[in-house]
Amino acid sequence: MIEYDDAEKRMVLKLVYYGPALSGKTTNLLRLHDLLVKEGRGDLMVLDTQDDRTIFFDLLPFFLVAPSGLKIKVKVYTVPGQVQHDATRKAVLQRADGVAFIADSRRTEAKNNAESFGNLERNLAIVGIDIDRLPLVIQYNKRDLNDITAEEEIRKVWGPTGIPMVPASALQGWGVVETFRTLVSRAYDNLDRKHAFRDTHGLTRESFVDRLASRAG
Ligand SMILES: Nc1nc2c(ncn2[C@@H]2O[C@H](COP(=O)(O)OP(=O)(O)OP(=O)(O)O)[C@@H](O)[C@H]2O)c(=O)[nH]1
Ligand SMILES: [Mg+2]
Repeated sequence: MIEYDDAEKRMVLKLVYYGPALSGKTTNLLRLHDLLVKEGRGDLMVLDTQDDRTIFFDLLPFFLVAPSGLKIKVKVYTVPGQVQHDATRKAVLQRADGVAFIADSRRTEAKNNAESFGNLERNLAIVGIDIDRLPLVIQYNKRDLNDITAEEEIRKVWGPTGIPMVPASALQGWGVVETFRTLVSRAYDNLDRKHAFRDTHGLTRESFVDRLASRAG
């Protein structure tokens, strides 16, 4: 549900990092802020934390102008993963144009991942977003730790869904940019279908992804 104002030639795109408590959503945003080129990127807002746990949300905004003059703002949010903050999660999820689900790779967290994904499905239904049409990417974070679920096992579970899966260690800074690029690329396809991004606005998928998510030199 892209906010689109044709007269003003403005568009706001909302991407959300979702997942169980402590899976590394905030860390992903911190890393994106460090790793991506500064051009077109706003300041990272990490809000209202309590012992480093998100209790409201974090936000990293990006700005770009298409060759047509269309101004595009991309807002990347994290939700608070702790179970009790469900109302906030729902509010952040409203009108989302894409979701990165950040799972915790540790075997002990499998149940929390599944519960959080179930929570995402329920909340998407509540806010009126069809999960089958939503650009979605799954990140298995914390691959640097021991006792993690094998990648083969993860692919067996997620492969049949067609949702792309990216292994990562946000702590070490790998898999993070790839997750974001995958999400942005999927979101582009939706935008292009609805707003003729390429034909009307002269914006190709490659340039959209590169302008939002190129690594700093
Ligand atoms: N070992 C390891 N630790 C990580 C990784 N990513 C995040 N962490 C750690 O996990 C803890 C939680 O990270 P956050 O990014 O705050 O998690 P969150 O998903 O935002 O948590 P909530 O805001 O409570 O939902 C922190 O201590 C991070 O340093 C990783 O890839 N590997
Ligand atoms: Mg957080």
